[in-house]
Amino acid sequence: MIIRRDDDDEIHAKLVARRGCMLITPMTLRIRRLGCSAAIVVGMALAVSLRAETGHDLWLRYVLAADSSQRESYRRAVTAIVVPQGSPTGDVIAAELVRGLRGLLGVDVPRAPRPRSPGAVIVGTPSTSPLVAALGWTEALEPLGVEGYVIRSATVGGLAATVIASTGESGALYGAFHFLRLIQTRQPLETLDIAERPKLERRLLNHWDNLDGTIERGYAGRSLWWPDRDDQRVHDYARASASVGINGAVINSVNASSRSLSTPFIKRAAGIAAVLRPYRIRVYLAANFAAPKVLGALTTDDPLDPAVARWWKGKADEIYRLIPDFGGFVVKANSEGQPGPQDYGRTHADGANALADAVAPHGGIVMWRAFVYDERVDPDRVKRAYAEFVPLDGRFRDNVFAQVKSGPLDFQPREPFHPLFGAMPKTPLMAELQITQEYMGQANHLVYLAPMWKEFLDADTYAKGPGSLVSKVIDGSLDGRALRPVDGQRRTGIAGVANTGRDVNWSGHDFAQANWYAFGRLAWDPGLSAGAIADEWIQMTWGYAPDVVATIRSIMLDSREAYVHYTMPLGLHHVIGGDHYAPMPENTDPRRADWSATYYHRADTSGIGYDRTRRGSGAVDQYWSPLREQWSDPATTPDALLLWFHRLPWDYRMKSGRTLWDELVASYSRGADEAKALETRWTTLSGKVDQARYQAVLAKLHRQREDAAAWRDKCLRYFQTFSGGPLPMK
Ligand code: GCW
Repeated sequence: MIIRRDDDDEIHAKLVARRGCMLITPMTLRIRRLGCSAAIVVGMALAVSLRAETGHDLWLRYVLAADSSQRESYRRAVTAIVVPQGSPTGDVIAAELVRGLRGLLGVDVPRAPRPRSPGAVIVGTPSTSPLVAALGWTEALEPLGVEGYVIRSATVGGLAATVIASTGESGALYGAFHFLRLIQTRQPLETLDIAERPKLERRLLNHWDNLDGTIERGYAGRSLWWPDRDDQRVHDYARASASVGINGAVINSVNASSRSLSTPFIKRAAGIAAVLRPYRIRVYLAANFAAPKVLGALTTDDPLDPAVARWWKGKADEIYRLIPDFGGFVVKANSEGQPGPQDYGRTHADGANALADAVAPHGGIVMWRAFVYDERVDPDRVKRAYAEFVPLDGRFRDNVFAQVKSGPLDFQPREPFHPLFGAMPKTPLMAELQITQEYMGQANHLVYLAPMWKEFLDADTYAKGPGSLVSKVIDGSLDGRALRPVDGQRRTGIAGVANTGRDVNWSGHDFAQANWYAFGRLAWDPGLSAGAIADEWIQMTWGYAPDVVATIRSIMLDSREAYVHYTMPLGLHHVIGGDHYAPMPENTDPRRADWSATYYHRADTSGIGYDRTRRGSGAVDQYWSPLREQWSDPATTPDALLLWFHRLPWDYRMKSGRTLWDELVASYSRGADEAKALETRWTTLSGKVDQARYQAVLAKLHRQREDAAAWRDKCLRYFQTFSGGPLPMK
């Protein structure tokens, strides 16, 4: 019998009154068998500390259903777990269901070979489970693919049951997590008829983890797996990621060390892959383009040199011997000092294809990043990737993705979508989002990123007329790219730069967990709304009281716009220091103009902003009509992107009737006020959520409020030296 963090005294007392108690702490989830009397004592002693949550359990806290009639109805609906024995994925499904149901229902639901009474939860595929096969659901299951599933209330052998079925074990796993989520979000289980399939095929986390354990742009402690790993932690990472459908992890930084492809590191990668495999998460590696020279002692890395091609093939063969389900390579080439094919006068396509040919026989892919901004290509940094990549459309092998950041600059709090979306119809584009909050307050500011990602996914590129959404470019439907004969799928994908580390709460800020969660949910279905995702996450992570949910929801949904207001009003971008945290509008980086705030805001006494119309850099012409026309005219450009596309005088009259200067003042001030309001709203939750996390979040919100005021004050003082306008503060 299990006693877990449990607000329900009645159940708690019943459990303690039985013999052979076990005690499970949410922090370690290590189960200790205790004599019953010892359990009571220890249970009492721990009662207080157990309430103090660490955030370690993420959205998989599995809190007991407090309403007794609801709890009883769940218990009637779930009396046994029937998952076929003998497969690692089957075992993790069963373990998760046992664990989840123990928490949610307060009882141990047994795993059984077949249903004996009403209420069995039967999970499997037609080939692993004779029970599922006998249902004859093949026609319904096949179109859902191996990752899709149905969850249905059914009658099996004359007994009421819930069936979670898929043609693949991955689908069974995702279906099991979905089923748990139904209870976690307190949904009824009586008449289920759910069918799901992911909209995108590759749903990846990109870990910018260095082999020494540090993480580039990581704000939550050291790497989960380099240079060594804690298997329990990696299991928990895999549980959380699989629960939202993530099916791949690039386990080293795109600023890749060649060593990551050396035999000892491949062996370590194989160890990580072994832990992740039952959760259906494949390992991918970031490759350094100079690896043939560095590791293979070749005299060149020229991708058209046969010796180089042979080296990559040999390396791929070696990797697949150790990691048979290896996903492939991501490559950052000729970008920010990384080596690449252009060092040999070759194109990005030549480079990508050399690696693609090496992994193709094994079913691997190459994700070739389009984060390139060679100064010689164009004076305007945001134009360079398009200029280099569009001419290569159609020249990449079938198993190559171009991996493109959401915006053309670099994960700013608001950017127009990257113009490559909609401009490379023959190439699958893998969207790269950033979950870690490099430019978004790092682990100190509460910024829920789903609204920003939705803005990107729902943006209309107009590539094929109205309705040509970025999400349709990514899911391949816009360009009607061929379906693969093997599985009738298109090559599609999305990657998120991860925010996980060894901090107890994984992400540094308790609310940064929501961004990991939301990324996975949107990767599964870009059509979900930011609010619906927030609601799920809040209930699973914080609680169910309507005022708690409503307050946290409003904080989350307002947070991104607040952050934009105090850091990049009216599209004024990159006014941040080299640490990518604090305001530094005066920054003129001696190393590169395009790392400087002054390069972007261009403020002087005549005005402010970057002219990207035809009078200026002409970046607007990288977008399809009617966007290029709309964004060429300040009157038809949304205020939110005004200074991204235009350079305007300080007395420019805004749609609001205010001058540009007054509007800037209003936005910075509003942002600072909104940050303050986030803190104030949070304080209404005192005593309504657990104290430890309440305090931790409060401290961060306090800092956010101070930082927001500092952004306002520093930026306005600086820009006022050019505008000469009035300041709101003393
Ligand atoms: O956002 C910038 C970051 C770099 C990063 C680079 C990239 C991994 O500041 O830290 O390097 O982008 O995406 O390659």
